[in-house]
Amino acid sequence: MAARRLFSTCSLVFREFLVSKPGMFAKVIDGKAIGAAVRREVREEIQQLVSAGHRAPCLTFVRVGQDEASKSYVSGKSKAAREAGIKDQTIVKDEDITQEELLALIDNLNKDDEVDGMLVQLPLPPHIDEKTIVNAVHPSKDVDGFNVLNIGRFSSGSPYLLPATPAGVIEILKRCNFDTFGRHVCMVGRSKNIGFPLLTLLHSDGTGDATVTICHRYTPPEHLPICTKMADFVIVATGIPNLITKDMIKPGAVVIDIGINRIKDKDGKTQLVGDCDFEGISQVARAITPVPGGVGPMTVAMLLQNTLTAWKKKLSKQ
Ligand code: BQF
Repeated sequence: MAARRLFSTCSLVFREFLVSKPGMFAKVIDGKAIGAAVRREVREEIQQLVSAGHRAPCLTFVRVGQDEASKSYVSGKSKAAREAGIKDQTIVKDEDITQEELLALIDNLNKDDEVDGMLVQLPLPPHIDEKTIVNAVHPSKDVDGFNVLNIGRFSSGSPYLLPATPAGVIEILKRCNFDTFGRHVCMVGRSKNIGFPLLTLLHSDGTGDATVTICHRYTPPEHLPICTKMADFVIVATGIPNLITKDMIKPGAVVIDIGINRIKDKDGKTQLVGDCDFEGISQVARAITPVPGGVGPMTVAMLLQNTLTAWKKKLSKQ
């Protein structure tokens, strides 16, 4: 329903997010601009409620160990939170923290009335079971949307706190006016935190209403292009650079690239690329998300929106 309801809004709203580039057939989807719009709306809503006398929302990050990517993700997300008017706190624990100690920390944060949302940055060290940890986060504070109760909610048609990356992709489609109703979507990748929630939302009654084909590591390589070529929307989250090429895309299809791969270019410099051959696909697709600047900024924006949702729910109960 949500996707169709947006058709009534002004057409100028979405054009600014689709950028033409010289020599390219496809429009580039400006995820950074869409994310900025979401973040601005979150900030304005928080400002209004704070002006009305409510205390500011508070988001707590828990980070374990010294993983460089995790450090930079958490610092980026906490900066975005502050800019939106969310109070943030980052708790850093040593690599050798036990699962019991981490569970005790989460339990304290669950009981802390000042904490509206929390997330434990993934991945965790191998001696800690990620499922046990994410399920220990109280569902009402689970702004990552990874708790099994929140997964059950959207899986059974009552979405509450959605995982941020899937929610970000749905938001891109909405704000660019790309309606998946009755269309064919090929989801390449079936991970617990991205592929699965996204394919679920995309076929759900009232959300995506699409026919969804799921391809994954056991899809025979010769079948993958057959599935992708049928699709009006190809959404890729595999972690394999250049998996999807121009010959696999139906002319005029929309391509959403969720991959974030660090590769060394020919000068030995580290470069960020997605799972799609961006240049090639740009010659045939109607629109494509870049990496960086596509889905990534939406993940951050939707985390802030989840924090707003969790905070408002708490305010309404007081
Ligand atoms: C961009 C993430 C894998 C594992 C854990 C902007 C982000 C990334 C890219 C970002 C991600 C990926 C995050 C861009 C958060 C997305 O401009 O393309 C922002 O900060 N992300 C995370 O917190 O944990 C991860 C990917």
